Amino acid sequence: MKKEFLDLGRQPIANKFLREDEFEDEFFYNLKVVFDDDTKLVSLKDFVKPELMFNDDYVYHTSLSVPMVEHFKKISKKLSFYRESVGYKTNNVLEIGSNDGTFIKNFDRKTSVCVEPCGNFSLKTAHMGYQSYTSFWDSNLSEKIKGHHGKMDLVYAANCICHVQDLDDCFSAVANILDRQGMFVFEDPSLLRMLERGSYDQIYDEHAHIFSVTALKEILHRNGLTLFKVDNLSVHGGSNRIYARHKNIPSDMIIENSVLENIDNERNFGIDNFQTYEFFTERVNKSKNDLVELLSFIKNNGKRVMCIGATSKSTTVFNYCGIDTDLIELITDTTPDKQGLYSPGSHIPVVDRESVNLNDYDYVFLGAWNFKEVITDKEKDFIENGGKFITHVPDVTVFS
Ligand code: JHZ
Repeated sequence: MKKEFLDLGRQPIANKFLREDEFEDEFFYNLKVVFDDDTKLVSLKDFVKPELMFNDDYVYHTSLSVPMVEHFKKISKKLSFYRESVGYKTNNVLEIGSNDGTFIKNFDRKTSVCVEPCGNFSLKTAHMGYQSYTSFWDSNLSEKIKGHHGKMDLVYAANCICHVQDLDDCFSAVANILDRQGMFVFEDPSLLRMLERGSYDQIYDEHAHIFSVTALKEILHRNGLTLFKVDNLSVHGGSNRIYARHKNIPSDMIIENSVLENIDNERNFGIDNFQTYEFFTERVNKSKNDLVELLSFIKNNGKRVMCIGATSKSTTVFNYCGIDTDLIELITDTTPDKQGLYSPGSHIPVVDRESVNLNDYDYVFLGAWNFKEVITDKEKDFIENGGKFITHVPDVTVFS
């Protein structure tokens, strides 16, 4: 049975940055979150139509994030090395949700296939020389790709599987195309980290589910796959990389200790207990009150606040807390496709960092709190000139 535990209110499409003439017709939905007592899966109560989120206007470019480019380079090497160490080659590679090709570019063009519903990105990987399918991942596509390219040694997906609404279809489609000795590896934000850090802004339209290892183990299993290894990652505010393979076949890939360790940690935290989610909701309410109180206090004292990072996460925060240009004057973001537009729902202008003198502001809110070190390092001058940062993770705090 699914039980609702959190209502984050009326929300827009998290990555749909707007022109002024689009304000009036902006799409909104109610963002509510449920816990499934049977599977222990945390999901949105109502899913948003995928085409509204993932289309040719999608603005999140993985390649524009230097730490993420490094991250994908490292994992590409690590995966090939890992497969070699257990005696297998990595010839055919399929990436689901290949974005602008940041991961796949580390693999051979001739034997790698990209799946990406956002046409702007699949065009890009096609230009890079990869077989690219502009489509959502499902069983039909799996069958089609298997027919054209054969079975895959490695199926990889980063920050994508948690976007898929029908997980049974998604996983059985992977099982269908995965070679007998193949490996399915995917990484997404971790539910445990979200609960520990109070980072409720991991919840937005695209994240149909926030995964625990506990829930994934069961859902993979009922679709013919065995989870055999987990890496805990610091990226995106705390993620898990999940490794799975076909179940019921003899394999040299043993089930590593990391699987049980993660499940134990989750159980000890109370991830399978509804009360944990009720406590989380209290924490989220407090975070909202603290942030609005702080920003209002700053404003009433005649001080100015701007934000760095026009993230999907900040869409949740601004709309849940009712923050608009009254409390945060503008946002800077390094993504050219977001610049010159307005943030979803809250309609705060997004501009290029170069066009802003940070010293005109007293406080910077960290919309991209997951890049706290990178940003505070870049903005040392601001701190030296008396500027202060605000973050809401793990608690609402001012620091310099
Ligand atoms: P970042 C995206 O979420 C969307 P977002 C997606 N749905 C998903 O699942 C997660 O990623 C994983 C900017 N920036 O990575 C660049 C600066 O301006 O936290 C980005 O627009 N200055 C696929 O949007 C944004 O911040 C900087 O110095 O929450 C960061 O977005 C740095 C470092 C970043 O993901």
